[in-house]
Amino acid sequence: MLRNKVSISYKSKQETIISPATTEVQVKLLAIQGSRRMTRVNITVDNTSPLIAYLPWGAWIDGNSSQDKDAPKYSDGGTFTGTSKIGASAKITFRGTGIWIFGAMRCNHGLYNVSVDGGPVATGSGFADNERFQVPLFSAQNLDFRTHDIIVTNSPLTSQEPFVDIDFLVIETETFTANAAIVQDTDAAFKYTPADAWATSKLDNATSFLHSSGHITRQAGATVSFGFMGDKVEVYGTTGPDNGPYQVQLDNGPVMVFNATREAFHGGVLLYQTSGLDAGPHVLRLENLPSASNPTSLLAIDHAIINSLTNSEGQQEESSPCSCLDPPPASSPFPYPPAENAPFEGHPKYHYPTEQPA
Ligand SMILES: [Ca+2]
Repeated sequence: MLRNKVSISYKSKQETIISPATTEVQVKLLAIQGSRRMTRVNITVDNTSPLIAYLPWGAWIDGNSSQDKDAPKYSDGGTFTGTSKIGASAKITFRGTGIWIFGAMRCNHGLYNVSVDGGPVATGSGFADNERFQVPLFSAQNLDFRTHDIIVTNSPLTSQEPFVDIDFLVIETETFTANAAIVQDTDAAFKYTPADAWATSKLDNATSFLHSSGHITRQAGATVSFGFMGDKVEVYGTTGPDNGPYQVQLDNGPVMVFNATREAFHGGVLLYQTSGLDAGPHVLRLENLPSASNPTSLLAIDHAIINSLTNSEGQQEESSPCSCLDPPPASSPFPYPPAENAPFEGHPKYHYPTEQPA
């Protein structure tokens, strides 16, 4: 149980590095040898991302303003995923050194358990008489830089406070460079196989894609291979009722399976992220994996963001044509200082919100 009573104030959200005004770029970089300095950067991930697996299916609902008048108070136009089922869980998979899980504290919200990488369980409370939105429900910093699994389990004590919800995540990860660049789905770096299994025109929800450009397949086993040079990559697409499972493999690494099925459609969703790679070249492969119950579920590719390497003078090598984004925001001071969180007893790396002051 929570024992500390500390008042917390947080900035609500980190700026995203995606800019709709950013033009399509094609980045070709050479591998660069030599030592580099890691920089910590934050990635904001909405509740709609398949990086969060909500289990069991049907226990979690997509919040919306027709069900909840306070829905607009959640991030990204009022998106959140909530449950009132005891034992329902959300498994978050990410590669990085820290994470903040944001949700709401409301009068019908109760206790939830959180475990990191199968470790000890911490218990937090989402209850608040004075409702607050976009607040951190849990955070963990100074983790080893690797892939982590965090499981949030709804554990209410009473039927009057059955809910927990997730609004968005902030992932802290590391990169050698701040040169983030968008690569559109139409770039030659994306190879779609078989080509005739992928559609690019008359897409449903076309305007939800960056510059209304996307690739969609409904064929089982259809793949897209994205070749890139760089130490950090993110791939964006869609989630929704027509989307389904897909698998991801970087180079010859382990295969990871995600599920993009959601109650409602969402665009600009993070489908995969990793960082801390060597200079490359790398190939990231995504494959559509429809289930037997929905054999024509789709996989949609919107764009990728890569962090490309620079030489010792800070100049990109062999980049033509290239139009890079502004560097990510300065990583220090971090926007969510751990000193303002209450440490979980015996686990100084993990933090969670406290009950409101009496
Ligand atoms: Ca949200």
